[in-house]
Amino acid sequence: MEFTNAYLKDLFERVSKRNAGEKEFLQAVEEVLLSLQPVADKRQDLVDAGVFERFVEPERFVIFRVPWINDKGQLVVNRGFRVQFNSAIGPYKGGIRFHPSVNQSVIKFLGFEQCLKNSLTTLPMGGGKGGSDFDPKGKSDREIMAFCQSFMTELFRHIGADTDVPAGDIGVGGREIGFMFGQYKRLANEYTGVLTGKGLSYGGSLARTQATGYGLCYFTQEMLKTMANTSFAGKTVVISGSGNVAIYACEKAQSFGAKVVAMSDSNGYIYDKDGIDLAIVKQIKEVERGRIKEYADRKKGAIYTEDKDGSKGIWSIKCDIALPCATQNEINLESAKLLVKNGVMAVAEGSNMSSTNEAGQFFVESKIMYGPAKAANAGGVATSGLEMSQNSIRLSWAFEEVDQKLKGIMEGIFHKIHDTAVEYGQPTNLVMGANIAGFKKIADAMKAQGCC
Ligand code: NDP
Ligand code: 2IT
Repeated sequence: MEFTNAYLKDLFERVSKRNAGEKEFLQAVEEVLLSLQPVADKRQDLVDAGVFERFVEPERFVIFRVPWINDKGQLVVNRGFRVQFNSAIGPYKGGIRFHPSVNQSVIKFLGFEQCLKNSLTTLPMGGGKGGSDFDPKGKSDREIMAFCQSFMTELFRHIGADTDVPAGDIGVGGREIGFMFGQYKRLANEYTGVLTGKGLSYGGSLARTQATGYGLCYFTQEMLKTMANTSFAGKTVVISGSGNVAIYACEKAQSFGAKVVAMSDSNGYIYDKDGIDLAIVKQIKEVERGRIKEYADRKKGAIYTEDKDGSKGIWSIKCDIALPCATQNEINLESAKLLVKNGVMAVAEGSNMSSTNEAGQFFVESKIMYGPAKAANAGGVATSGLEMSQNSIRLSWAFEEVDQKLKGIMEGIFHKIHDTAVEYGQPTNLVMGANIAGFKKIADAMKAQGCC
């Protein structure tokens, strides 16, 4: 796909110069601006109000030093980030990622995507994202706590329940949210819903743990029903990753009658022709914080294949439905071609920006059902929005109530982006549908609020 709109072409050139070297951020911006061309063609009012210009520039970006003491008594310095990307439709909202690959570009691409995703949920949330190049792997609980407390000691002055509400992402789960919440409370001397993904005893929402994976499957089920009059039942599914999103995607896909045959981590993947026994995966990953390799030692007939190349090999396994749930750019063009050649009918993204732009474009051109991340994985942040609602009214809803709301939101997102794709004359292009539908609400709010 190429730029045909001269204004957006020029804007992307300027964004590329201003953010030189930030390849993930530029990848995300390029994909979105290419999709928004029909909007720019029609809506000169948005061009005149500088909405596109402002939309690609974060409102604020904080970078800070995070010093902490390890178990050997040594001082270690990491780098912390928080991007507050856009607050046109609500307080900044988005997760925190702890992974050695985190840098300015990664945080900005995640924050940019988050704005559109949060808009699609229909809830009042702007977009933000944060993180650090801290690697939680192999650290003791005390080291994790020391790091989280130091990270929050700077971050607390930039966030707040009506300002910016962080949550989890890669490397940040219930344990880390607990340590960060405790430190925020201590520094700010207030007990507010400043973070989501909290424990149930201190303001968390039921179903938040399951929300991204369950939501991904609710979205996919609706896509299969509407676009191909089929469902998960009897389908073979491959899921990359074995973290929070992957585990609950597997649980829901299995409950819908699918057979999940593969999962992975950054060292390799397991193939289990009889179908994954999720209890074993949960024990290894959630309880022991171990490696997926151990599954093959515990389950007869399962095979482990080492794959240091970001688990690309998993996409060579034949499947009907692929659910990438590990990290960005985990599906390149070569993997996309292999999936399509092997007969995949649907790809729905649990991880953010799972596919390279070339791979995503290939899925669109192949006319398979392709649910882009900002729509398909919005269930996590949507349920974070429901956690914020519960905190505001100081009540907790039952699991079923939250789960039903989540299901309704995900089905609504599918129909919104599908209807938008139809309206713009490309009924199978859900990438375009998601980008345009997410953007329109933010753009109208930005225009109404004037030059800010
Ligand atoms: P977790 O930390 O729980 O799990 C991450 C999984 O992905 C692990 O299996 C990990 O393997 C694997 N992984 C991470 N980085 C890489 C890499 N560079 N190469 C290969 N594998 C990798 O994170 P989540 O499950 O929460 O997040 C997974 C994805 O879903 C991310 O893209 C995240 O942004 C996205 N997401 C998460 C939401 C949430 O609510 N948690 C909401 C929406 C999207 P290993 O253990 O070896 O590192
Ligand atoms: O990418 C995401 O949407 C998340 N990591 C969840 C963000 C949130 O605020 O719940």
